Amino acid sequence: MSVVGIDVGYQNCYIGVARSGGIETIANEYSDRCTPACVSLASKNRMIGNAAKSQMTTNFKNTVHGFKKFHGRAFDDPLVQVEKPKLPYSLHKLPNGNTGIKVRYLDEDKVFTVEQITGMLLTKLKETSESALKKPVVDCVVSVPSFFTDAERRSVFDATQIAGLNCLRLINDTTAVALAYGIYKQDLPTPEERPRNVVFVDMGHSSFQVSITAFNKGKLKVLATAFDLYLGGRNMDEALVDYFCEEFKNKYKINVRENPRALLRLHQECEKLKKLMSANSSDLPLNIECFMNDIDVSGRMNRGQFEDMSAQYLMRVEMPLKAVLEQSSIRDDIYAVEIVGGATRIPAVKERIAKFFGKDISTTLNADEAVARGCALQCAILSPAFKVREFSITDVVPFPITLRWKTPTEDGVGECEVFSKNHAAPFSKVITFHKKEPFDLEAFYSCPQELPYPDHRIGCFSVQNVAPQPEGESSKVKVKVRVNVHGIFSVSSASLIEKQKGEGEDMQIDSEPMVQNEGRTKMQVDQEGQGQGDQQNEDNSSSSKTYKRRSLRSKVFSGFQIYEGASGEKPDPAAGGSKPKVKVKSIELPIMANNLRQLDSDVLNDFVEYEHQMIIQDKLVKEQNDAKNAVEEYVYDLRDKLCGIYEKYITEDVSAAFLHISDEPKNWLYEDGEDQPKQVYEEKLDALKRLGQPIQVRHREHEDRPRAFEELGKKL
Ligand code: ATP
Ligand code: K
Ligand code: MG
Repeated sequence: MSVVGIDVGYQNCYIGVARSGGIETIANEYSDRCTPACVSLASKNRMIGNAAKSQMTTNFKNTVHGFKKFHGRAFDDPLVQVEKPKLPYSLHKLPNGNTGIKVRYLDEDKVFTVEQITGMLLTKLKETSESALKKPVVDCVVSVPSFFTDAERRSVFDATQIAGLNCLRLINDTTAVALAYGIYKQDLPTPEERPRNVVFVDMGHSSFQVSITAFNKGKLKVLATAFDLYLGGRNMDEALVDYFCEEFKNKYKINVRENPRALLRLHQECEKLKKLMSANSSDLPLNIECFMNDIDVSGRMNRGQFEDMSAQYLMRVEMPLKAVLEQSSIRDDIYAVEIVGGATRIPAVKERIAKFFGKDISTTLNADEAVARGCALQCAILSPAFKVREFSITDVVPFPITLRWKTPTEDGVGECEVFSKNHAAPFSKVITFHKKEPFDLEAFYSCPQELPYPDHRIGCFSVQNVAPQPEGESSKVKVKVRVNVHGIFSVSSASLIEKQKGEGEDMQIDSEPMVQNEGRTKMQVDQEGQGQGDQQNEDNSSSSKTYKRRSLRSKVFSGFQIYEGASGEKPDPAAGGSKPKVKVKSIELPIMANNLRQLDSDVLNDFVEYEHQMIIQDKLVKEQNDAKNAVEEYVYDLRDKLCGIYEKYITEDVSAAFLHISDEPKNWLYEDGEDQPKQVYEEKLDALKRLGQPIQVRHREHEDRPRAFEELGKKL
């Protein structure tokens, strides 16, 4: 079984794999560890990654990049509307309101969902992993920004499904980095000692993320996270692009913004210039030949100027740093500030971070690969096939979550915040309702104003088949809510507790802490640290079983370690053996989930199928191209040699005949043979070889003859 971790960046993707020697990042067929998050659609096939990036300026309308932020977003979402005019390709409103991407593919207009586009990218990353590992890759861990909300996470998860991956965890970028930092550290404080607090800062191309994580031997606990959704390297690129657009308007009287291709080229050159300025503070040139209207353009820039023009962005570095500190209530107990992400290489960004914390920043991690390495480590921990050091990871719920339901009281609603901000995650809680009929639970984020997403709804969960007790009383319904390993919220199961005849009223569960709500709906919260895989609770079919409380402390996390149990959790009375076991019958209730922006499962299945077809199509085109290239290569090689080393081995008239024949496929290649099935090229190659091989054989024989004589002479 493979162990793979994938960092899906806004601009750059990296793959980490676990091998017997440890974790390493792998290179693609271009010997590049970085695969651009870019997909290019064409009339016969798709190009993904590096091949797509090279199409960016030529086939710009059909080359999709910068799509990561569209996950789980409506077309009308303000973020999407802000991005839309900046894109060289078109967006399209899908029937369900989601963001679609409109391109020409196979000579047809096609609208892909962002899940499909990321699915394509993941297909490529999967193939790269497979060719490096030389075995099929299915299990993986994929990174997401820590600020991704429920809909965004579900959307990325769907993309992994489309690519045929089994995503064991969507892990937050900064948590992956923390794992890559901590797992090999030999000198972490023991669990009893004061933890070592480390700040992780990741500035990528599109966004800025910060976390504070506490480390003890064998575990990490994220204390808080903060972010700037719109702060990253691309802001700096845009500042440079703005500057040069203005300059070129004055200097050359050209409007770069009118020409998408020129604008893309300017973006690429500005990014290169930005990177150069990180290492060099002197004046640097920017030259682009044949830029627009046959004009060559040039300009200059130095670091000082660059910092001035990006001042508005540099200013924003401090805010998330401040926010994360405030939340974590750690003042100066910071052991280290570790920075990753390409844009933290900008000296001014580094300075701001160092200045804020009043200490030197550490760059002990590989800025580009730390996320992917952390993902691979998490995959190794979760994979039963791989042995790794025990390490427990506790992440946080970034935005508080509230449940709401109808009650028969005056105001008609009951409400309870089930997960507070920075609550440990993954985590499950059991909530008990007293109901006589089916009911709906609406989940939403409690604080819309702090949410980096315009809709605070998560979803509606309908608990079905609820009926009163035979005497007409309310039934006790236990509902399990959780934030799972991907950071996705769900009402994962519900069961109706039927008292068995002869059993008394006093169930143990009644003695548990109770969150009393206004109105008649009694609700109690029973907390559970979550550990088990996802599957166990997903079966909502009606069945009955003997209900027994399980002790949390015996739960095995990731097949390696015992979960410590959540704070506030009570010891299991049944395990104590002092009380008699109470037998109740628990009937599983079906739950209908209706999540915000969720793809229908049959739509998702269609996407899986369609991705499969596109993979086959790409493979066919590749084989066809390879076969065609083989013919081309053979023809050119032979023709060259016919006038050279093979000259002596054919008579002039045969040579003429051959040149004539070999001319034919050459022209044929660019005319009738331009686009033929693989077999046609293979047959052509065979025909050519039948002509060419006798000549080659004669040549070889002649070359070998003197040596054969020599050998013979030696023997004699
Ligand atoms: P995100 O994390 O936002 O999804 P990403 O993971 O794709 O994006 P990274 O690969 O971490 O982003 O960083 C890419 C950014 O870093 C780009 O803006 C790139 O120009 C910038 N960058 C890379 N190297 C340097 C450098 N030496 N100096 C300045 N900027 C750099
Ligand atoms: K990245
Ligand atoms: Mg990143």
